[in-house]
Amino acid sequence: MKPIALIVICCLLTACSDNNAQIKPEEQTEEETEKIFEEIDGVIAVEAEDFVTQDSSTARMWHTIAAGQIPNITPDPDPIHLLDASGGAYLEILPDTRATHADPLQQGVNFTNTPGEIATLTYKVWINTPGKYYVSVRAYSTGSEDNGIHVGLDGFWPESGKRMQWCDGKNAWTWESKQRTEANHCGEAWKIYLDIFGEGLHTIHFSMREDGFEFDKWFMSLEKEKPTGHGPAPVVRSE
Ligand SMILES: [Ca+2]
Ligand SMILES: [Ca+2]
Ligand SMILES: [Ca+2]
Repeated sequence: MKPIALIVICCLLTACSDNNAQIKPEEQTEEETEKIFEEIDGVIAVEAEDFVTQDSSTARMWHTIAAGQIPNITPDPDPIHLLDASGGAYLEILPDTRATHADPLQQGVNFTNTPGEIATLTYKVWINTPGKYYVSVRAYSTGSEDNGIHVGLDGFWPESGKRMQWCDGKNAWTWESKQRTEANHCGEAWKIYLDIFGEGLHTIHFSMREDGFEFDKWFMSLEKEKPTGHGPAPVVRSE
């Protein structure tokens, strides 16, 4: 196939995958997407690919990457990183048009400091122990423009959920819980948290800060602790 034909096909695939509708994870059944993950003893872990819905995904969209499920979205300058992904799958927000600091920054397209503006994921969780939960995320960063994300709760985006940032652990799946601040652009530890009031059903949200972000799993704890390896196994609430 000639290069020009490949480009046309890639563009068509990109256009076809962009829409504003709520997107359910690919290759998951209705029953699976309704999973509610449960907090036990002050901790909860959830695979990124187990989101319930995705909204505001016109400019950029989270795509599930798994064996036999590689999205054909360009540009995406770095390779896939399925090796050592927890659950055998992860999400990547594509296309990734800003891979280096020299690439054009398009506010509201390939970057946003406004949480909930682009590609908002929602997860259902059951909280037995309300309190202040420190949030960690397992991410794979290969550059300086693919290492930011926002986290929110029950439709709100508190200041303590903005600008999660990774500087250490490049080119490997890395758990981190740091907030980018004026004082430290690489992030300050334990400033990313959610205050959860009331036991029962809640929603946790993640949305894009930088395109090309690769998102494997998230974790919350009442303690200041980060998982190692794949982290704890998610617990699905039984009816
Ligand atoms: Ca990539
Ligand atoms: Ca990027
Ligand atoms: Ca995963």
